[in-house]
Amino acid sequence: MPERLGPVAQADLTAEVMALIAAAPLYRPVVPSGKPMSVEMTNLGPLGWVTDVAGGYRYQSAHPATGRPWPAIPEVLLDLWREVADAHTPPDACLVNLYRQGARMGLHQDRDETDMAFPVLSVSLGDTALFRLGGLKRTDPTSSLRLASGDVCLLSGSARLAFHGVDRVLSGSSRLIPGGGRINLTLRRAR
Ligand SMILES: O=C(O)CCC(=O)C(=O)O
Ligand SMILES: [Mn+2]
Repeated sequence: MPERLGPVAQADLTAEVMALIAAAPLYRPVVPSGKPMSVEMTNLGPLGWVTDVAGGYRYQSAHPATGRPWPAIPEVLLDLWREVADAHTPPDACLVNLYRQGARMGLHQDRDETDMAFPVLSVSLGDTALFRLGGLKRTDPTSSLRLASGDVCLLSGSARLAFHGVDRVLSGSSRLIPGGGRINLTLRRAR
């Protein structure tokens, strides 16, 4: 959904998320193999997606560094989910990904959620990403698409478990994010 959020909505949402990041600081997660991710993360909502060597990929209700509950998901994102993802059941997790210069995300499936019938909805803010979308098998052919600021991406139906990743972010393509880069907000129903 190209530019589902207009410039004013993007700026308002960015300001709201930056304020929430002050309460739930970004950190660099470590994948189970011990490698730190290049993306910085935090979460909003009842549950947050986390990873570390000791516990692996999972959802939990507290920030791993502060031990505090995650801040609430902004109302505008709950409204968006209601409109385009599920009219009756709200998301219980919002992952905040910050891509500073050089950050990327390898090809993966989102499969840490209990009920895969709920879609995955994500909002892009700031610099444009070169997003890679494949099929249900890692070896399926993939295509590259651009996710620009304000774009909304819905992985639903047969695409819910599609492999996807971020090859790179076009540094300096937007001035929205303080300090530069891209924020991706991913809404999910984890449980
Ligand atoms: O940054 C993106 O557009 C995708 C993020 C993603 O796939 C994830 O966090 O699982
Ligand atoms: Mn994903």
